[in-house]
Amino acid sequence: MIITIQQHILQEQKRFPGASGEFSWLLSGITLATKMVQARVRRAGLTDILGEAGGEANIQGEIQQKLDVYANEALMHCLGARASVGVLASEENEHARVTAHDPEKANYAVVFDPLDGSSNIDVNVSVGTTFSILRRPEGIDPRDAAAWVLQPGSRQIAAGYVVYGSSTVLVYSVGNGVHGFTLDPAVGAFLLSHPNIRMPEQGKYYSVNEAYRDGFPPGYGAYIDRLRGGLLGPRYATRYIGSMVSDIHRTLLKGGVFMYPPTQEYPQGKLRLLYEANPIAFLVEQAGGVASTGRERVLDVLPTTIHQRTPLIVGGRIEMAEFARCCVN
Ligand code: AFP
Repeated sequence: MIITIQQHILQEQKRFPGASGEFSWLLSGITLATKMVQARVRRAGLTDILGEAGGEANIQGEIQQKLDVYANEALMHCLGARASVGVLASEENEHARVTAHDPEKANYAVVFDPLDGSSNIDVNVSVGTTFSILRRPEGIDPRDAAAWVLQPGSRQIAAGYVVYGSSTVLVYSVGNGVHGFTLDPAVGAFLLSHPNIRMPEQGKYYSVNEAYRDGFPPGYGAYIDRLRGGLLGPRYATRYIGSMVSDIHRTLLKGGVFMYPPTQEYPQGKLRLLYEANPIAFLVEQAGGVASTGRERVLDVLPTTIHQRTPLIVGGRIEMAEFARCCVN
């Protein structure tokens, strides 16, 4: 049976008696925006839009716009028009923004990275969008945008990503398992292709930028050597795309471990807590895997700033148990 994402969201909604449908309407804003983004990504090599944002006019006389700026505008526009959305925070904007006319009546904040891995676009490597949805916390001033989003990841009510790869795949969870949908470009609908994704307990790949190995904290080098040396069973091979959503998508489906540890250049890690690590950790846990900062569960971190960085290590139960023995102190 063919199930579209809209049908799936409506089915999920039935689990919550009395649900008004506003949350489903919010999610439809994300699917609309990401369809707009994927259409642009698919034409990136053709339309000469890879110039700098706000840069020169192209041959048609239009102002060139970088794809990550376009993706940001698409999400801001599609979500900003939903009355249930009070606050939007994006990797592309310095501050979280109150978008609702009447924030007292809005219930949700959406935090997103509109186009992660965008430095890969001009060499035709997959990129992605990540998003995290939070409910407005009790007792805050609804006009204080930061207060909406500075919540630990364990409070996310939904999260997901879209990978613009050999096909466009949207993976999301509302806390009831993880489900993947592939865009059928002929009809413009996301169709259920990966119901109930479960992460394998053990895979055969580790995914890390090993060029930074000398700067990793103690234990990481030995952990990698154990994976490579077959101490967990298989001798692990490396896969590292350098586009987080793509590396995570493979890890979620095929198993293994993905790491972006602290490095010399990024002692706090490179990835962003609110819109990269948190949605990924939510999905990974929902799929039966483990997500750590190297010190604690990602979803337990209480953020203090919107763009704060964190180390991120995610993997199957077996890889993460060994990681805890080698690296967590
Ligand atoms: P860009 O958006 O600048 O391409 O960065 C991508 C990213 O944030 C993430 O998607 C990758 O996992 C990570 O950086 C790769 O970083 P390294 O090049 O340092 O390995």
